[in-house]
Order: sequence, then C-alpha cells, then structure tokens
Amino acid sequence: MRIDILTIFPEMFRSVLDASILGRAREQGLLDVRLTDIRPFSALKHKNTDDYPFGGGAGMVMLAQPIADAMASVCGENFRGRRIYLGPRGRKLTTALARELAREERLVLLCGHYEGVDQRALDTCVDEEISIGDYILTGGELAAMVLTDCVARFIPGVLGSAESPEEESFSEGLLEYPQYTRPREWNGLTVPEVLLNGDHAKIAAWRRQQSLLATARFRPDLLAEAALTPKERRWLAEQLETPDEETEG
Ligand code: 21W
Repeated sequence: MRIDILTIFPEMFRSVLDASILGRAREQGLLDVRLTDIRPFSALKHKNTDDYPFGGGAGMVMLAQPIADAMASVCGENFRGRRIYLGPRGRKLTTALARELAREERLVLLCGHYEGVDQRALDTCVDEEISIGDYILTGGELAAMVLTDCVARFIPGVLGSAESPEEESFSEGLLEYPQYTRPREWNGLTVPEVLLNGDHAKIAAWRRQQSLLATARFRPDLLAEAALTPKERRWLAEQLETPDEETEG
C-alpha cells in the first residue's frame, strides 16, 4: 500500500516511520509512505501556507491553493484510493475503519495545522474526514501517524505470523487478559500458577475468564456488543455478584 502524507511539518514523521513495525514494513516494501511538504506548493512570494480567517476570530486558516496543488501532484490523473483529511469533525477511527482502509491501493492523508483548513480545499480535494477521538490536538500530524500505524497492521505480512491482528484487543470486543514473563517471582510478586503448568486448555480458559473480568471492570460498555456465550454471560454475572472470590487457577 502507498500512503502519501501532505503536511507543513514533514520532519515530525521520521522517527515514527523508521522505527519498529512500520520501519520493517517499509523495508520489506509492504508499505510505501511518501511525505509531501505543502509549503513549496505555495504560489505566494514568501511561500505562506496560511492566512487570517475571513470574518475574524482567533488563529490562522490554511490556504486552499497550496493544498490543492500538493494534492494534484500526488494524485495525478487516474487516482485510485481515498483522500482523507484528518480533522476533529470526522468519522471516528476504529479497528473496523482501519481494516477497511487497509484494503485500498492508496491513501492520501491531508494534515491541517493551527485552526483548520479553508473549507473550499476540503470540499474539492478530499473524500472524507477522519478523527482519532474526542479531544483536541494542535494539528493532524499525530493523527496521521496514528492512522498509518493502525492501518499498517492490517496489511498482509506486516505483522509476523505470531502476532495476527485478529487475536488482539477489541477483535472479539473484549479487553486483553494480563500477561507475564520471566522471572517467575519479581519483587515478591509471583506469576499466576495456571500459566506455569503447561495445561493449554486450562490456560486458554483462564485467559478467557480474565478477559471477561477485565472488560466488565474497565470497559463494561463493550460487553453489550461482545461475542459471549450464554454460559459466559451467566458466569460473569455470578462473578460480579461475588467479586471477592478467587478466580485464578
Ligand atoms: C483543532 C483543528 C481545532 C481544528 C471555528 C471553526 C486532526 C484532530 C485533528 C484542530 C480545530 C483529530 C474553529 C482528534 C483533533 C486536528 C487541530 C477547530 C477552530 N473555529 N482527531 N473552526 N482531534 N486538530 N478549529 O484535534 O487537526 S484528526
């Protein structure tokens, strides 16, 4: 997949794109991320990319012209893919949306900065607006990195076979079970006995129970939609009635 990122701060992206799984995916040619600095596209003498808002008010608004020209330069004639503006009014990014975007040939991500972008650029140059959550950032760059990271995980081959995206948190609508690694005892704290005995059926059952309990405790809103068997629902209701009971092992 190719992802073009249009921004006035391309330098913000380097370490994120080079490190870890994104870095490996790019080395393997599974992901081709191209950064385009919007500023050189400005037709103004001083290469300005923003101006004061008509009608007054605080902050600056990004000019339509440099954005439209930068967009045209990366999209060319027969563009196939989705042109996305990262903005606080957009459709919320979810696992389902990331999975959907990962099937595209190309994505173009437009990052606004300061107070926003001239509406005419949004009306003519982008297909959709996506938000990463209900809080205010200083610009779309961090959101573009979040979206790139989240989408990349669903590109076939990006995750090793040991780390399939399906098995992870939210995929079944439940939170994850707690994890432990060596040493078996650390600062007087031990690892749950069930994980040390090699009984894989028992371990799977314990992890499932822990996922159910964690979800009930931290994100009870998720339980309504989660794929629980009737037996699991009864078991969980029982646990919540008698919360002190020992469930380990
Ligand atoms: C902050 C843009 C505030 C616009 C009147 C009309 C991208 C983001 C962003 C930003 C405003 C995302 C105004 C979650 C985010 C982003 C910067 C509002 C003022 N006054 N996801 N408009 N949260 N934020 N403009 O902030 O660019 S994705």
